[in-house]
Amino acid sequence: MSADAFVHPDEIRSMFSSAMSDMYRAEVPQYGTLMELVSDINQEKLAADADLRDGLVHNDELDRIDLERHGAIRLGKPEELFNMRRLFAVMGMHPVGYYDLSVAGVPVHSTAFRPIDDEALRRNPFRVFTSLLRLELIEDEDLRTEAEAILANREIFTPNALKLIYLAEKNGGLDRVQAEQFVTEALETFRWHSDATVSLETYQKLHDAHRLIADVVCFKGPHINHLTPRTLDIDAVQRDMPKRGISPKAIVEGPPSRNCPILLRQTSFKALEEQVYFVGDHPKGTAGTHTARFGEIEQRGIALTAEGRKLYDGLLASVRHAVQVSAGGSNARDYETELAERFAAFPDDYETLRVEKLAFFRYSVTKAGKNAAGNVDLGASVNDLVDQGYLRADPIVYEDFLPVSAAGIFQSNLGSDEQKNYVEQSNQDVFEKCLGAAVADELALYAAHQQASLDQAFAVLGIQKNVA
Ligand code: OOG
Ligand code: NI
Repeated sequence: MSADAFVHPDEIRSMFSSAMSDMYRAEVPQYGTLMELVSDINQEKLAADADLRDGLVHNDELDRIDLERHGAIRLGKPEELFNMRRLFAVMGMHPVGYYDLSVAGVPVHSTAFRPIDDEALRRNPFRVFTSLLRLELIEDEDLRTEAEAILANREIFTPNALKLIYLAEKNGGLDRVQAEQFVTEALETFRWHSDATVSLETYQKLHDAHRLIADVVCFKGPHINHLTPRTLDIDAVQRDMPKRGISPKAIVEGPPSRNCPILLRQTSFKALEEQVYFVGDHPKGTAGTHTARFGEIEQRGIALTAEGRKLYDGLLASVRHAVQVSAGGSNARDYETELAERFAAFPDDYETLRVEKLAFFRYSVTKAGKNAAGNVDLGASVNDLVDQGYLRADPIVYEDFLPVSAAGIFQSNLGSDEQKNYVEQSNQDVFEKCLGAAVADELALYAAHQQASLDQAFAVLGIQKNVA
């Protein structure tokens, strides 16, 4: 079959992300309400802020805003992670980054499946934060063996999904009919199932070890636990959520509100206590409840270099050290004040972020630059070229996640400040073995984007250079 007959992976991703959004809206009605709120606020923000709109247009980001969302799933065994990588590869999503959440008291480690190249991100940046349960962190040996046995018995992919993944790998793609079947079959893995696979007693034992363990082990598959739209103004959404009957967690995770947004700001709300049936004497099972699914929103800003990230991590750690926020949010105000004050040390204009190499930028040649092409001083530095008005620099958006924020989101939705002190070390090697591949290094990806934009700009200007 010729490559032309294949549906592009970017298109399969769009089909899948839209099918997932429809399914989640039907399962969790509050998600629909949230989507409307986010869309209203994004429209208002774009109408009020012409610079923001121009920047998004220039970066080809405006069209992707409404499509943009991430989801999260939690897997139970290595083979599930291995096949999940293969499933996402069919839609052009690849593992980026390694996140160790055990340091934050959550017994998982994770990666983000997402598109990598510029063009694919522009078309649809759908991402899925994917965690693998670390059963070795269950202390009770009998319980660990029981959990392993339960997981050994489940198959989270439909036979047809596995067959289509195999075909895509073998043939190099899927045709239209196969792609549509693939989306339908793949969606099954992410669906909510109200029938638990275990008795109430087993559920409770696992739940006592850690709520998250029960969430992963006791069900037929890794139900999608949230789907997060991107807002252009998270403070406005946080403020307006209660007006639409949604109550957010106390604080927004990540950096404070700034003129130049950096990295990622996120907030979430508890969505559902769901009715479930445990395996029992009654034909329908024993009725009970389980809380797993929630809502979240996020605002994305510029990607930081290693140096910028170090500054961010240090400032955030100092804030968290100074103020501990309880799940009830009793001292949320102190936290916000502290956050704003300490982050005053983080430069808040793009020019400084760029010149001090704290963040990544995409360079392009201006009109003046095009006019000057061929006559540009060959010794000029990138900064000179920007100063002369020949190059412009636009922020590269952060496409990844933040472990401290993720831990805060996990915890607020576990319904308590539940934290365990796991002694186990972070273990990227083991994770990558389960995955069957190495995860990409996100910093290297941003650096490569920046460099590629410079190479292209230099070619247009008619100079050869190799400095960032
Ligand atoms: C994932 C939590 C992490 C984020 O946006 O940081 C996450 C989970 O609860 O499974 O989605
Ligand atoms: Ni999330």
